[in-house]
Amino acid sequence: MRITVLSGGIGGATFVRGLLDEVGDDADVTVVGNTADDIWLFGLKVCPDLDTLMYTLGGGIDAERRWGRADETWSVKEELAAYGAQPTWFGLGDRDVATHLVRTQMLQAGYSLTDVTRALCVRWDPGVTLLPMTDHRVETHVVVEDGGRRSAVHFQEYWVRMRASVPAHDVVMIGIDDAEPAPGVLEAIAEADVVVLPPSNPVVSIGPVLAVRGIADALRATAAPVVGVSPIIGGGAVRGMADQLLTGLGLEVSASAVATRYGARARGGVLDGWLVDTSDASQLPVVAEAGLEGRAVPLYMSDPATTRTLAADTLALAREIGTRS
Ligand code: FO1
Repeated sequence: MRITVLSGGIGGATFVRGLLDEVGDDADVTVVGNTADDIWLFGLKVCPDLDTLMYTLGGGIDAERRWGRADETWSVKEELAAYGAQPTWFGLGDRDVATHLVRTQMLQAGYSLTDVTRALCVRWDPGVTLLPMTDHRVETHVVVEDGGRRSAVHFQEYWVRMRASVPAHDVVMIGIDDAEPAPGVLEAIAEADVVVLPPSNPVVSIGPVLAVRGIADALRATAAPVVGVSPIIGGGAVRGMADQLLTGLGLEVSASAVATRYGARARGGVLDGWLVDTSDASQLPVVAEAGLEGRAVPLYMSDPATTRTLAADTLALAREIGTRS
């Protein structure tokens, strides 16, 4: 069985970990990772979502932070701060810096981000084919208002320095118009038996992937059922900070609103099915009205067992949809 997952960072990586536990060797999993969070810092190319996926699935992730490396030290960060080098709000760990050095060296030697990601995964062996959504540079910037003045800040500054503490008035993906899908991405969607949109942020994680030319169309055209998992439980984002991104853009912070935003394939959207948490079962009629096959199951990925069950529930819904069409 071939499964293709379009993923952001932490939520998507956690879901894929459970998916691999569930399918074992019975499936080939391809993960198309968001690269619009990427940032150039101190001359290094940092790819947070690709690295979170690679470290989480490869066993190197820091379990408490859920980004960056376990057993990390911060000498480079401290030395940079001692020089007064800006920014100081983004934590580059010493072990993590090696990843960015290898990536930057390969990019400057002319390799593509796809080549770089493949090379880094030789060491980490994540158990999936990890593809960037595009090899082109795309960066999400968030338009915020500060004292009546609007300005655009890099997503990482909004997320890490500002802790998403102010509403986002707009989200702009710099470079998205020139971005082509990375090699293998469209094929991974077209040839999949199941496509999954895991509980990643619909605006800044899955949104950029769907905005790459050809990817949303590939979802609409694939013979595979496309099933999404709500990143919202109750009235809030599971990891807290995404709410400001959604409300700032006029999006209701609810499981059904996110489903409606993705839309049903039968109506020009990208989804067939949508999983909401049991606590949001009352929203299933709205999900059905949007033309989607909805199910209410436990969504909170509190440990490997519940995450594996969520993955199983996702595949079960895909199978039900697949046999129907
Ligand atoms: N998140 C933070 O909240 N603080 C940080 O200092 C930070 C550094 C960092 C470095 C490398 C990396 O791959 C991720 C990092 N993150 C940090 C997480 C990152 O901002 C988010 O994981 C994604 O960009 C959002 O999905």
